[in-house]
Amino acid sequence: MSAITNPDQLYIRRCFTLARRGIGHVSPNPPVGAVLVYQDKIIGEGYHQRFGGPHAEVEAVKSVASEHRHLIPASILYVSLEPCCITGKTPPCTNLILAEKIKDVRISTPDPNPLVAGQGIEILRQAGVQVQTGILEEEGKELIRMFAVNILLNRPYVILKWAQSKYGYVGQIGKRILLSHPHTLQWSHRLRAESDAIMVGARTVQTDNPSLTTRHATGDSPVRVIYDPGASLDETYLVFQNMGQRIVYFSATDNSKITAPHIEKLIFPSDEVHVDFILDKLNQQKIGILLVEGGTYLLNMFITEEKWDEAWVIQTDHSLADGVKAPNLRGLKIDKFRMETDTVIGIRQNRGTTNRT
Ligand code: AOF
Ligand code: ZN
Repeated sequence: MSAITNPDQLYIRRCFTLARRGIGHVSPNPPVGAVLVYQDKIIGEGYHQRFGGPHAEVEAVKSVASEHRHLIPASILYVSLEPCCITGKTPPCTNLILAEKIKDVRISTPDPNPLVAGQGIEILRQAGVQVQTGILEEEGKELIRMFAVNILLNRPYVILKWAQSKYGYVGQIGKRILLSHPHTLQWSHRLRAESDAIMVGARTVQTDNPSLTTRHATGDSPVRVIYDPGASLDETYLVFQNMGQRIVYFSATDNSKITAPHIEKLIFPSDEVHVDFILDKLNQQKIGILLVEGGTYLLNMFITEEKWDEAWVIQTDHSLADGVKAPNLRGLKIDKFRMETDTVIGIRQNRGTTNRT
């Protein structure tokens, strides 16, 4: 992390910290944090806590103690995202800012939502509010990268994840092989908890019989999505167990073995690319973040269609030297860390951003 060089950055960083508390609960909305600062003292702070709930600015204003409320018009409002100017599930934050007579608003990044996109800033400026934007903008954009994909590409943000052996194999057909270290399992369950849905293919269901829960991390278990083009699975597998979360099942023909009412069955139209159909349907269901866990066939489908945004490869020291080859992925290396005997590598889709390694 770079050194803090001025108070604006300090307060915007506080906004980021607050915003992160919403991750796992706000998607497909962006995580957003806000602080109200009066003469270098924070008098209020808040964040967008859940999808459909009040925005960060509302929470920040609400948090101000009654004896400090009269200070609000003389305070600076810091927000990690441009305040909205639209009536969505909640009223426009620009109205709140004007009603509270706040005259100084400092922002990290504009809202990529085309319905806002600079217009929130413009409305405030027109009303005489001083607005500064671009404070730690790269970090601000990074925080809302999933939302940006959702709103601009009309599809979930796709995260691929797999573990591979020392020699680049993910497993053997029909045989369950555990490659990663148990501590890495905890890390990957956190990744699940921060996703809205998690997807696997039929062969993975048959081989591993995963339950796709987040039992090794706190947080909500995601929606389970199963890709079974050949309509080969039956309901006895753990992924189909009714544990309160939605289950979405994709196949090319109707599967008469799947009849439970808690499983939503969707059939591919013959002329549609499977990945596009899947992403379209999940987008309609407000799935903002989709974690694709395998197998290789499914992962490669997303890679071939270039419909992925981020990937996490768990490079283990397992000596498996034959079987199913791991996908081959090109992108920007954004992270690399060691967990016991595993090395976890983070990769981003190369969309012309700067941090090439
Ligand atoms: C903000 N502060 O904390 C968030 C914003 O349906 P709604 O009312 O929740 O509005 C969703 C839109 O508001 C979302 O698409 C994005 O443009 C913006 N999110 N804006 O001022 C916040 N979460
Ligand atoms: Zn808002």
